[in-house]
Amino acid sequence: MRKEFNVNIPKGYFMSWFITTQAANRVTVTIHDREKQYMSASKQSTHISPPLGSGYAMVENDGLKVVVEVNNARNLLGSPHSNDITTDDGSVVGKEFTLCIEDYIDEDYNDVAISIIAWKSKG
Ligand SMILES: [Ca+2]
Repeated sequence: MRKEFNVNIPKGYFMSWFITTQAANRVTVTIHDREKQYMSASKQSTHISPPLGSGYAMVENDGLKVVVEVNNARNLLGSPHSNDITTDDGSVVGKEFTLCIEDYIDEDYNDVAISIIAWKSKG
């Protein structure tokens, strides 16, 4: 089963990601935009360690997406959360994206967990 999610992080932002799985099925997670793939990794283990992936990149184009593929999944449930990262006076300086997925029937929503944080300014 395969599902695509739109990520509200514009080009020019500097993003980092951290992805864990705890699934009996083989999980593949890909992050890409209209032109560039930033990561794609697979894992099949019920142990959370090591993480499926972590990394960072400058977002180079529009249309950032996360693609989750789980072999033999019963479900691919879960909805992404997106928020702004703000300064103490409310100015937006970044974006965050979180997605927790259920691929079976036990509804713990810990089978795939994806966190992306991105800042307007790299440093
Ligand atoms: Ca589960």
